[in-house]
Amino acid sequence: MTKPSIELISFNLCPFVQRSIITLKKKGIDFKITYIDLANKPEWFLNISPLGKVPVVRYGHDVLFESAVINEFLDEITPESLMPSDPLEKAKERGWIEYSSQVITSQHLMSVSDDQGDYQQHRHAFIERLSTLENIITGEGFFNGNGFSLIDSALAPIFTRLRIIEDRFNLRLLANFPKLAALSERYLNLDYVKNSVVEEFEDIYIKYLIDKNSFLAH
Ligand SMILES: N[C@@H](CCC(=O)N[C@@H](CS)C(=O)NCC(=O)O)C(=O)O
Repeated sequence: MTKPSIELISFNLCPFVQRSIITLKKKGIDFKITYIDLANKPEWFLNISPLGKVPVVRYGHDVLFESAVINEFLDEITPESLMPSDPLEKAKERGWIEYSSQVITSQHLMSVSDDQGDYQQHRHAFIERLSTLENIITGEGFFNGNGFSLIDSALAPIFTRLRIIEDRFNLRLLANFPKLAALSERYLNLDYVKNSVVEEFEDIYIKYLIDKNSFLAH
């Protein structure tokens, strides 16, 4: 029986889409990518996406949504699982994947805030969340202290954006977090993380922040 085809419906700046691309590339899965404009969602997309959000995966005739669910599915249909097999460890990992979604949200709110007060408030929330991560990681290997797993797919997009923000706006948001700084370095050196965004990502991201009149970018 031929395997169903995989199509990832995408938006070029979305960190949640990036999570799925990391997993697809890490696991060597063939897929097609279709970009849509979220400011002008096509009718066919609204018909298949219950929440109107990307990522969505078309798996043959089936449709999957929610990045954490998509990633677990992709992991389960391919060998060499990126999730712990022990139910307790797996539950813990799912908790941190959910947590990382909140970190992504804090980072987004900080980056697009268009006044100083909002920026300071969201920056504080973002730093607090990073601090929680700093306190639970070991400083060895990836998030779990050893090999790359789905929590790493979920977290790495934060560091792709953080590196750009730090470099372009001369910030040192990881200055007090040596273990996270080392983890970021490890992520950003991986081919499947480097290649999980479009080639011109940095310019598109900066333009997006400027167009949003972001305090950070001005
Ligand atoms: N919980 C979702 C979040 C996905 C999400 O927020 N996607 C954003 C783009 S990064 C989106 O599609 N937003 C469109 C909208 O809200 O209208 C997931 O993990 O997949």
